[in-house]
Amino acid sequence: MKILISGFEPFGNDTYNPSMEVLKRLPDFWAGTEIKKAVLPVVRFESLRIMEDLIEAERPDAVVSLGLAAGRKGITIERTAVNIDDFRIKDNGSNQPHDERIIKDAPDAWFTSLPYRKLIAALNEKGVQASLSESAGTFVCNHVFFGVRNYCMQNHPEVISGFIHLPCTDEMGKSDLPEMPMDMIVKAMLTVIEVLAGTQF
Ligand code: PCA
Repeated sequence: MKILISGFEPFGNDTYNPSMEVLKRLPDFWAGTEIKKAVLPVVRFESLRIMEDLIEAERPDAVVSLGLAAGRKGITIERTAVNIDDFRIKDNGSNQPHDERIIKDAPDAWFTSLPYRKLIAALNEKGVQASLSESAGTFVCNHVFFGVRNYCMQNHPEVISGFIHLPCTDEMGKSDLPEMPMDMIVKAMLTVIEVLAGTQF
């Protein structure tokens, strides 16, 4: 089995993004699974194009995209991706669309195909705070979540994909916001891989 995991570069006023940092700490093989990692620019369409190219090049069985959701407590697994770009701030390519469909003729929304109940249970069992989130927002994380799910459904329906938001880590110096140690985020991602590796598709 092969899993493609993506993270994002820092964006906004931040110089650190735990979703990029955790990739550096993950092995290339875990639980009998090959792990491919991709760091994405926080730029609409460009990020998505990189993912589509990687899906074609690597033909993974599962795609898990990670991003930072500063302010959230614990790890959140996203249920729904919406076909809207409505950016609160500029992305790293200076784009700030409002109320624009990401893909013109695509459905309004897609659900994750990750086994989120299993993932949350396994994470909680390991002492990692994790819960289901009902909105990935309308910025670049949702853009990649939606675009990848839509691409897989149209081209490789057997590939499961979804999005996981990470909280701040203490390296970010945002002690007013909930934080999780990077070691715990690494442990969480290894657990996610174990669950996916043990899931029959
Ligand atoms: N978080 C942003 C985009 C990149 C990231 O790590 C988001 O939640 O949309």
